[in-house]
Amino acid sequence: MSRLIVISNRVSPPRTESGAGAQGGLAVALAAALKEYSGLWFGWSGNKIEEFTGHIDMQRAGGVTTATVDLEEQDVDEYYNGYANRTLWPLFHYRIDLAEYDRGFGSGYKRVNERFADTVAPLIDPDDLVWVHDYHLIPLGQELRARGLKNRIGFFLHIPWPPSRLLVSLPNHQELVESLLAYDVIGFQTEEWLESFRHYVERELDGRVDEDGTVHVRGRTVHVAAYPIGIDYAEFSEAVETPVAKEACERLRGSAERKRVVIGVDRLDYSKGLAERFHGYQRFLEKHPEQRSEIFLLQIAPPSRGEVATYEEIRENLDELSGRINGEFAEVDWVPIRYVNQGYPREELAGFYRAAPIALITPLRDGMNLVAKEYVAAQDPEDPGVLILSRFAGAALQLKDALMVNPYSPDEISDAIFAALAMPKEERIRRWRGMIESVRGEDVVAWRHAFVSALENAKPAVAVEPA
Ligand code: ADQ
Repeated sequence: MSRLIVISNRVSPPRTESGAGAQGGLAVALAAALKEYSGLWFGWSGNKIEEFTGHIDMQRAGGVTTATVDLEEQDVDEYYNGYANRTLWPLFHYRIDLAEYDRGFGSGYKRVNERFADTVAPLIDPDDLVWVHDYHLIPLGQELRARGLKNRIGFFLHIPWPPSRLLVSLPNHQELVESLLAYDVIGFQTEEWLESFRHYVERELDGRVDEDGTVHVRGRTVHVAAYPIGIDYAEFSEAVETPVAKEACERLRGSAERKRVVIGVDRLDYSKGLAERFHGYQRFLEKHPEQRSEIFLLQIAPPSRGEVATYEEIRENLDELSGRINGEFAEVDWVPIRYVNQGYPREELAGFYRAAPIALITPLRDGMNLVAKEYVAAQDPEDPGVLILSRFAGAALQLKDALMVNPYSPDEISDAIFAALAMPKEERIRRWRGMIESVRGEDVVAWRHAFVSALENAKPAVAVEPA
């Protein structure tokens, strides 16, 4: 049987054999795939060094073999903080106002992809399956082909694919997209992102995409499809039953003193719509003063990408906004927003979800959004909470029974909170049943199987000559 080689920017194998650590479902699911295929997980160690050496640190952790390399400071600045997080991330989340185009970022991105290819290529055997992840590594497939690899190589994009009209604002966009044609399978989270990709292929590359997802561009064929990622349902539904989760649930309920908790959990990122969410919540407080002291918003948002200035700004902005709303509405015995900037172990998080009768998950744009699915999985089937979800999250295409909102509209958010508070139990149960079916059935294991079998079934690639 072929081995599976997973390549992603960062490598995070589960810390224990059972896989039940503080990490997310993605790490657990990839680790399970690597065990099944006795494979290897390659990526950046997270460390910075003076000069790139290509030294590979091989480790065995949680039953998985990992191979990591250190990167130079300049690599990290230009490739990771630069092109990945200051150019592609904002652009692919439709924030062209925040996207920075800097030649140095572009060359750093290319250099690190070449360095990854140089380092990992010798570790790959001819019949291995190779699975590359996310926007940090779009050109990696092409770099591997340039080094003679004829393996089946797949790529999965975890974030949205932007509309062509936005994408063309990226200098050298065509070069970037054409590099994707070196893969055999390209996976997107949803049909919507796939649709935008198809549009680009037809309009900008003069290619064709068949009904069955075969892309034809200048003699090259690639299979494209939507593979919506899910959570590790089995792991998460166990997590919510653990003593740690139960204690976390009781702790939050106890501190809530019969007030109902509205929960939000997000990385601190502008794509998650936190300021807009606070404004929507503020609108609710203004419109429904009689219900003010019946609820509070618990927003858990650990900082991320601290080296990028925009993230510093959004953090300051949210500190100020939450402070202002609390200052304006708080009473001696009630604070409207509990704003917490830290991460929690998964079991505790599961307990918090269970304690909250309402979740407010309102990204402005999100490839999928696993928090929404985790919230659904953590609910008591006899008395489930209500999910308020942004229509712009990839997850909205599956969780159709959520209360759907436009996250830019404070009135819609306010109305949804009002409706959630008043929703009868029968309706909550009916909506939850609709959602749990998808969360359980379309879980991360199903996602991985679908992608890996598409890759196994792909016709072996013809090596493409580098341009
Ligand atoms: P993210 O943008 O990171 O992922 P998301 O899908 O919501 O967004 O996943 C976040 C994960 O981090 C969840 O598992 C959540 O539990 C965890 N998390 C968030 N805040 C936490 C906290 N305070 N403490 C502990 N854990 C916390 C990217 C894309 C998404 C896509 C995923 C997977 O942006 O659209 O769904 O990859 O493909």
